[in-house]
Amino acid sequence: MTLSPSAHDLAMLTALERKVLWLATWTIHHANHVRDNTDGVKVGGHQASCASLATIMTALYLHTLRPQDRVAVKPHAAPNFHAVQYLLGRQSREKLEDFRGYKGAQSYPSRTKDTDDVDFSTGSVGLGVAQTLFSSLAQDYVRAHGWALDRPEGRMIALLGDAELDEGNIFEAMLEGWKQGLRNCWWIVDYNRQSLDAVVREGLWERYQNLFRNFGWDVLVLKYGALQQAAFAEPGGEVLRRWIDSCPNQLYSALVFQGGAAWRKRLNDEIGDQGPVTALIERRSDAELARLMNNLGGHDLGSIIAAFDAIDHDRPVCFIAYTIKGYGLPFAGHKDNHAGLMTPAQMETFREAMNIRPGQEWERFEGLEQSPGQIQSFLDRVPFASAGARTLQAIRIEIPESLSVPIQSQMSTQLGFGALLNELGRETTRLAAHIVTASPDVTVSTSLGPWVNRRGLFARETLADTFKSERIPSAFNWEFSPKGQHIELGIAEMNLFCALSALGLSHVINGERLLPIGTLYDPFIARGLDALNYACYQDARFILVATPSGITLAPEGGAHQSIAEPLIGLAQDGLAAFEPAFVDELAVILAFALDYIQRDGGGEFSEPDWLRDEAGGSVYLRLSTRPIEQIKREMSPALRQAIVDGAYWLRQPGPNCQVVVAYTGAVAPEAIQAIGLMAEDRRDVGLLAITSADRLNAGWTAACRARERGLIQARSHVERLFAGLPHHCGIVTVLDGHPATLAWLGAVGGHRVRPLGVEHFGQTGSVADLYRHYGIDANAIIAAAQAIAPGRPIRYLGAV
Ligand SMILES: Cc1ncc(C[n+]2csc(CCOP(=O)(O)OP(=O)(O)O)c2C)c(N)n1
Ligand SMILES: [Mg+2]
Repeated sequence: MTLSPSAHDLAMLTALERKVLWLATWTIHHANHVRDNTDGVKVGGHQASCASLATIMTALYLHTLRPQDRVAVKPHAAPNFHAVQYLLGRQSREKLEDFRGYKGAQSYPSRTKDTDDVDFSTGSVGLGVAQTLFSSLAQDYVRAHGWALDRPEGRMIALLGDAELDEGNIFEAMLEGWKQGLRNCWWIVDYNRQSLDAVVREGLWERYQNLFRNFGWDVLVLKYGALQQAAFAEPGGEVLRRWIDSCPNQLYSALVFQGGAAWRKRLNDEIGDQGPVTALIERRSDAELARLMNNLGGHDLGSIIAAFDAIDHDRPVCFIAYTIKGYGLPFAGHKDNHAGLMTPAQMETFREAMNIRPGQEWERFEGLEQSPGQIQSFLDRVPFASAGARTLQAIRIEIPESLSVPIQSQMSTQLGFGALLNELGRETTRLAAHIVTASPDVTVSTSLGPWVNRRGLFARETLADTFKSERIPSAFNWEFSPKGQHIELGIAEMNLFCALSALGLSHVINGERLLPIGTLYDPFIARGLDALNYACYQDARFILVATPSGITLAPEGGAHQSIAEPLIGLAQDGLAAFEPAFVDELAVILAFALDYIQRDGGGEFSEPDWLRDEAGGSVYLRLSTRPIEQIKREMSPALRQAIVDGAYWLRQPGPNCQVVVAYTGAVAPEAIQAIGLMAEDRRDVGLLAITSADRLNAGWTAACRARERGLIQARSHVERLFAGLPHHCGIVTVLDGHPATLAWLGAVGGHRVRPLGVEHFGQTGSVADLYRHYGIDANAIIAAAQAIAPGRPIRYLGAV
C-alpha cells in the first residue's frame, strides 16, 4: 500500500503525463520526419500505442514503482519508457534523437542494447509477460534459500496489450504460476480493444476476469474515469452508463475517432429521448462530450494511482485498464492507427496544443506550467529513481577445473550427465548450493532423478512425499521444501525457457547468482524456441541439457527424434552448443559451462581462438541415451582445451591424408569402426572428434573476419586442426542430425566434403536399422569416403 499523492503532486503528475506523451510521440516523429535516415524502409509508428499507455506508465514510474520493482514494458510502448527515463535524467537526448538509429534508443526495450535501465527486453509479444511471472518465482526461490534478504522484495510487473493476451504462452505461465504459489506479480492490461489489424472481440475482459480469478489472481477492472463516474451520478447518468457498457468495441472506437459531434448524434439517436440523460448530454459542448466519452479508467491518472496504491497484499493482480489507442492524438480510436504517424502538420498542431515552442521540442520542462525548480524537485523525489543503479551484481562462484564422475565402460552421455549431477549433489560446496535445476515433467527421463533425490524439490511450503510416508517403495524421493533445488514444471516447454530466462538473470535482478540447468527432450526445443531465443536475447545465463536426441532414440519413433536441433545450436546467438560423444568430454564441457555462464567480459575480444569467450553466454548440451564404449584416457590440459574449443583428432592425419571422417555425438562408434575398416585401403586417414560444431564454426568465421580487417595472424581452432591436411584430402562428416551442421567444414581449407546426416523424419526401429536407413552407419561412411577420396576399392564396403 502506497501513500496517495498530494494535490500538488497529482497536478505535477498530470503535467508530466502530457510530457511523457509529447516526448514519446516527438521521438517517433523525429525518427521518421526529421532525422529520416530510414532509406525508405518503413519505420513503425506506434504513436497510438504510446498514447494508450502514457497515463498508466506515468502513474507507475513516477509514483508507484520502487527501485526493487521490475517491469516488462510492452514492445511498442518503448518510446514512453525512454521518455520517462529521459525525464528522470537516465536517458540521453542523443539516444532519443537516434531512436531506431544505429546505437540509438531501441525500437523495443532491450536489456542489453539500451542504456536506460531496461529490466526485461520485449519484442515478441507474450514473452515479457511470462518473464515477470517467472522472475517472481525466481525471487521467491532466491529468498527461500536465504539469499538477498537484506533487500526489499520487488514486484514483477508487465504492461501488456489486450491483443497480446492471444499468445498462449501467457496462459501456460499462468497455470504454472498458480501451481507454484505466485506472488508479487502485477499484469496491467492496456485494454484499448485494438490489435495491430483490427478491433478485438466483444467482452474479452469478462473472459479474462474469470480466467485470472480461477487462477487465484485479483482482478481490478479500471473502466470509467472520474469524469464518467461523476456523470453517472447525475440524473440520467445510469442510462449513459448502460449505453457505454453495451456499446460494441468497433462503434466506440469509431466514435472516439469521429469526436464530439458524432458522439452527440449517436447518443441522441439511441438514448436521447430517455428523459434526464438528454439534459446530461445537452449540458456539454462537443468538446466536453468527447472528453467525457474518452475519459476511460486507463486515462484517469487519479483513478489509476488510487487503484495501484490500494494494493496491500502480495497476491498476483491483473488490472484491466480501459484505454483508447491513440488517446489525445488525431487518429485516436481508428482501427488502422497501429503504425500510424501524425503528419508534420498534425504534429505542429499537437506541439502548439502542448505549449511547446519550435526548436524547444527536446527540452525536458518545456511547455509545463510548473517552474523548472518545482519539476526537478518533484523528479528528485520519485521513489523509483531514488536508489541509483538498479542493476545488481553477484560474485562469481568458483568452478573446479574438472568434475568427478564414475565412468563405466559402456555409458551414454545422458547417463553421464545424471552421474555428474549426482556427484555434484553429494557435495556441500557453494557450487552445488547455487545450482538450480528445472524440467518440464521429464526430470526422471532426462536423468535428473539422482540429483533430485539428493537435493529435493523446491516449493515455498513443505510437502511430504506420500509414497514415502505410506512406505511404498519408489526409486525417487519426491519431497518439496523451501530448500529444494529442483523446480518441477508442467510439460509446457515454453515455461522451461521462461523459467531459465528468469533464473538466469537472478544475478542482475536479485544480486544473487544461480546456476540454472534445465532439461528437456531435444526435439521439444522447437516447442519453446522463441522463448529460448528471447532468453538468449536478454542475455540470461543457463545450461540447457537436451536429451534424448536424434534417430538414436530408435524405437521411440519419428515423433520424438530431433533432426534440426544441431542447426539451432549452430545458429542461435548467445548459446554455445556442444554434442559430446564420451562422458569424459561431457565432464570437461560441464565444468566449462558452469564457468562460461558466469562470464560477462563484454567489450572487445582478443583471444587466440576468436570465440569471444570473455563475454560468456548460455550453453546447450545435446546428449544421447545410446550407451557407447568409453575411451580410457588421461585428460590432459591440451585435450581439455580442444574439447572446449570444439574438436580434437582422435586419429591424427598424416601428411598424405586421403580422407578425414569428422563426426559428432552418438555416431562415434560408427565413425571409429569405419576408420578401422578403411585403414587398409586408405592408409592415411584422420578421425576428427567434434564436440562443438557451433564453436568451431563461430571461431572460424570470426577469424576470417579478423583477417579481413587486417589481423593476418588470426587463426581459429579448426584452421589449426586442418592446417596440415593436403588439398586432395576429402572430408566425410557424420552426425545424428541435419548434415548441414558440419557441411561447411570443407570451406575452411578448401576440401571436398560429403556430409552425412538425417534429413527426413525418423521412424521406429533399432539403432542399426535406422543408421542404415538414413545412411549414417559405418558402411555409409565408407561409401562416402570411397566416393570422395578415390583410390582402390575399399574392400570392407558392404561388409558391415
Ligand atoms: C510474437 C509476435 N507476433 C506478432 C508481433 C507483431 N505485433 C506487434 S504489436 C501487435 C499487436 C498488439 O496489439 P496489442 O497488444 O493490443 O497492443 P496495441 O497495439 O493495442 O498497443 C502485433 C501483432 C509481435 N511483436 N510479436
Ligand atoms: Mg490493444
